[in-house]
Amino acid sequence: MKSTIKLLLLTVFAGIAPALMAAGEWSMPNDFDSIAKPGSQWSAGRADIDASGSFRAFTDIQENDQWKMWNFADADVWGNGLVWLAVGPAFGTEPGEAAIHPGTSPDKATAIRWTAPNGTPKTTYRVTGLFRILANAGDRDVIIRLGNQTLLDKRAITEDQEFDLQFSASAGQSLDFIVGCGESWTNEATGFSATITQKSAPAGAKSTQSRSGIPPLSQEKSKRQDPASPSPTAASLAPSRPAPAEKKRQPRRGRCDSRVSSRRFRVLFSPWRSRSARNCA
Ligand SMILES: [Ca+2]
Repeated sequence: MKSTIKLLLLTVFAGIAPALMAAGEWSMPNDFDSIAKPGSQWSAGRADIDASGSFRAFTDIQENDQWKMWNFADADVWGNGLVWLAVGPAFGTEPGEAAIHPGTSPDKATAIRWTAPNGTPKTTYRVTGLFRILANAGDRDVIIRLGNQTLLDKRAITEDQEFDLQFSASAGQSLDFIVGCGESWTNEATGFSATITQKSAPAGAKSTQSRSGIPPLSQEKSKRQDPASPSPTAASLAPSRPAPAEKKRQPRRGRCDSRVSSRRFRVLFSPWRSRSARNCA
C-alpha cells in the first residue's frame, strides 16, 4: 500500500510537474526523453558500484507501446544493464515510470547520470526521490555518487529507498544514481524518480539553464512506430506481446555470477541475440 501511494503521488507529480518546473530544476522521469540529447543534463549507462569514473553511456534506444529502453543493444541486453521509461505496463512499472535494471555483476551496475550545468562555479543543489522496489523483486544495491563522493550507499536492499540530499557541484560534475545486482543477479528492476533543485548559486553568477532544454515527456508528441514500417528492434518488442512476468528468483549461485537462463528472455530478445555483441566484452 505504501508503495502504491508513493507511485500515485509520483504519477500526480509527473502530470503537474511540467507546469511547475522552473530554471534550475531537473526531474526524472519527466526528462527521460532528453537522455543523451544535446544540451541535456541527463544520460544513462553502465557504472561499477565501487569505481567512480567507470561510467559508460548506453548506445541504443528502442521504442514501442510498452517502453522506451536505453541499453547496449547487444546479445545479452538484460545481463548488460538497461534503463527504460514505461509507456505501458512493463515488468512492474506503470506508464510514465522510469526504471533502472543492473547487469549481472557489481561492475555492470546501471546508472542514470545527471551532470551539473555549465555556466556556474560550485553551486548547491537539493535532490529528492525514490528507488522503488517492483513486484517479485530480488535484492539490489542502490548508490548515489557525486564524482568519487558517496552520498547514499545501500547494499542488498529489498525495500523502497527514498532520498533527500543536499550537495554542491561544479559545472560538469556528475551525480550518478546507480542500481547494482545485490548478492545475486535476478529481479532487480527498480523504479526511479528524482528531482534536482538548484538552491544557491555563487554571487554574481547567473544561471542560464533550464532543466534540460527538451520538451517534457507529457508535452512531446508520442513517438509511436509506424506499423507499416516497424524497425527490427520494435518488432522484437511488439506491443501486442503481453508484458512478461518478472524473472523468478533463481537459486543463489554466488555473487552476481549468474547469467540469463530464461528461455522466455532468449525467445523475447532473439533479434538482439542475433546481432553482433558489442561494447560489453
Ligand atoms: Ca539481486
